[in-house]
Amino acid sequence: MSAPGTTVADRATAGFRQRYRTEPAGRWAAPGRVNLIGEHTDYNDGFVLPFALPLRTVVAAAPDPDGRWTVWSELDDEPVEFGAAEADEPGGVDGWAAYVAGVVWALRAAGHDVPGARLAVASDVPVGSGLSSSAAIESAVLAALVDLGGLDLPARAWPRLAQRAENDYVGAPTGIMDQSAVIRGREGHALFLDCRTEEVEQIPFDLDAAGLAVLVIDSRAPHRHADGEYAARRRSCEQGAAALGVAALRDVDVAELDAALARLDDDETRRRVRHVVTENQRVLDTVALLRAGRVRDTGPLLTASHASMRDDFEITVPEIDTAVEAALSAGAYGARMTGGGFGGCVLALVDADAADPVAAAVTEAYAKRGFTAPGTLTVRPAGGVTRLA
Ligand code: GAF
Repeated sequence: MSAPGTTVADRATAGFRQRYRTEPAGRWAAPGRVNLIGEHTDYNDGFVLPFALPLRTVVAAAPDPDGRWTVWSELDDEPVEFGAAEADEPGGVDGWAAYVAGVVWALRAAGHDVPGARLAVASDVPVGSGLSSSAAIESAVLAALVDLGGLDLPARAWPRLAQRAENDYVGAPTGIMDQSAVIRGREGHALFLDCRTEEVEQIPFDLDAAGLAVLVIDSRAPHRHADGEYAARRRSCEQGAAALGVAALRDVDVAELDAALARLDDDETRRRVRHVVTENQRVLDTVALLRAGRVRDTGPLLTASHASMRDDFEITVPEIDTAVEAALSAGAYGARMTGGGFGGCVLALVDADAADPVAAAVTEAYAKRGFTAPGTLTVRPAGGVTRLA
């Protein structure tokens, strides 16, 4: 569809011109993300350590004189148009455009005078791979509307607002991690986020200096019941916290974990709680190692996180476990699933010159098991949402 060498920003601009027969007022870009460690901890008021990816979603936009919203995406030839009535009613717009309408809804619900707009969306963030294509489109649209309308909304408030779009308009009960990574990510750094206070520390994560690479493996596993299972995990965590008499599982001290688990009367809740409490500690331990410049040594923590997701939280699938095992057998320092689970991507920490052989080993293990070939790419931490020149 696009000419070779065309960038995602070019595609958004070309789509805008073709659709609206005029020039966009600006272009806003937001990245996807991977999470280095800290899975299903965000909605437990815990800790996460994601970073923004060099893959981006770009929105070209201009004000709409009629005060309506029209959005076109390169993934869907038909533009979607809506007005205030549909935007003000969660469910009034569905499909991918709900992420756009959700942002309009969240801004209006917060009392902002949101300008009507024409938007064209192009993206290099693969949809459905667990790399936060939804947070990317929400955040790029949010940046565009804030700029076009001159809205008074400090950047610190953006992640919560984008999360509300997803929780309350789209109806996905996700936490604050993805929007935070996509909005607050910084090149060369992982984002250490306390999901209770929303305080962040930018942790230097210079893979090149360490001679390392992060290999991202797209499992190509179909998302099996991902939405229902995510909500079920969230409920289990809330039940566990209630049974332990704490506001959130963040409040369970890892040193007191055995005693806490002994107070729970069903094994499934016990395992869910154990994952969250130990995972929070693994984030803290990973941050401590990174602060000390010991990037390689984080490998075993990544692998332990995977085992916990597989055995205690039960959110992995055979393709994902195969990718992790094959990467480790081929010499990765650590490997784990990243994101919500039931498919999506695995990340592996490898020597820079081992990225290709590890990718080949995973591909071979997949072929042996008859799985659809995985996608692989190496990534570095990139910057968060921005207006393009
Ligand atoms: C998804 C959610 F959107 C995040 O909020 C987070 O809970 C993650 O799954 C699991 O860590 O990406």
